[in-house]
Amino acid sequence: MGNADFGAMQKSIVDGAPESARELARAGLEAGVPPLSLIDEGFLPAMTFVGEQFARRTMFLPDMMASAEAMQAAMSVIEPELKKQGRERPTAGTIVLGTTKGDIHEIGKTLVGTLLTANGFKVHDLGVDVGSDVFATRARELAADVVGISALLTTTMKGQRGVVEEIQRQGLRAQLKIIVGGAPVTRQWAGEIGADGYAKDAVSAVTLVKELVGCASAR
Ligand code: B1M
Repeated sequence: MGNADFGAMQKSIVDGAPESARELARAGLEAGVPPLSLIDEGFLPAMTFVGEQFARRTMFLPDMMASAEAMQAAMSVIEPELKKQGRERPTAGTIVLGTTKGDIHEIGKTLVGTLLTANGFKVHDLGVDVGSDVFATRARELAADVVGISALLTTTMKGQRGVVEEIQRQGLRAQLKIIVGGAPVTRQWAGEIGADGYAKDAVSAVTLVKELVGCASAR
C-alpha cells in the first residue's frame, strides 16, 4: 500500500475544500492506497468530526454543507474505482436503494450502493427524499430481491416504517428482503418496524445483503 496524507484529506473536509479533496483522493489512488482506506481513514473521520462540531454549535450549516461538498468531490473520484471491482461479476441480485422522504442525506446511501455494485449486485439508486410508494412501486417493477432504506434524521426514520408498510400493502413483502441503515438507526428499530436486517456501515450492508439473498459465499 502506498503512502497517503490522511491528515491533509481530513483537513480538506473540515475546510470544505472540494478541489483539494478531489486532488488528494486522486493522489491516494495513484499511490496505490485501497479505495476503502481512503474513505475510512482519510475522509470519513473528518465528516464525523464536522457532524460533532455542528451538534455542539461550533460549526454551522454552511460549514457542514461545504464539508459535504468536499466529501462528495472525494467520493466522485473514489467511487468509480470501487465499482470497477464489480464489473466482471455475474449479477448476485437486484437492490432498490434510497433515502426516506424528507431526508436529503445521500453520501452514506450512495456508498452502500457503490459497495453493493462492486460486489456484483445490480443497484437501482432512487436517490434522496423518496416516498414509500416510489420504493414499493420500483421494487415491484424491477422484481427487487432487496429494498434498502437509508435515514439520517431521527425525524425521517419513521419513513422506513412507512416503506415496510407500503411494501406489505402492495403484497410484495414475501418476495423481497428489507434492510435499513443510517446514523440514528439501530438493530432494535429494524426489528420493531419489521425489516429483515440492519447494517451499521456500507461494508456490513454488503455482508448482510449476501446473507439475505443466500450468496454468503460470494465475494
Ligand atoms: Co445533516 N445531520 N442535516 N447534513 N449531517 C446529521 C445527520 C446530524 C447527525 C448532524 C448533527 O447534528 N450531529 C443531524 C441529525 C440529528 C438527528 O436527527 N439525529 C443532522 C441535521 C440536524 C441536519 C439538518 C436538519 C440541519 C439543518 O438544516 N438545521 C439538515 C436536514 C436536511 C434534510 O435531510 N432534510 C441537514 C443537512 C445536511 C447537509 C445537506 C448539509 C449535509 C448532507 C449533504 C449530502 O448528503 N449531500 C449534511 C451532512 C453532511 C451531515 C453529517 C455531518 C454527515 C453525514 C454523512 O454524509 N456522513 C451528519 C453527522 C454524522 O452523521 N456524523 C449530519 C458520511 C457517511 C459516509 O456516513 O451517512 O452515516 P452515513 O452513512 C454510513 C452509515 O450510516 C451506513 O453506512 C454508511 C457508510 O458507512 N448507512 C447505511 C447509511 N445508510 C445506510 C443504509 C443501509 C445500510 C447502512 O441499508 C439500506
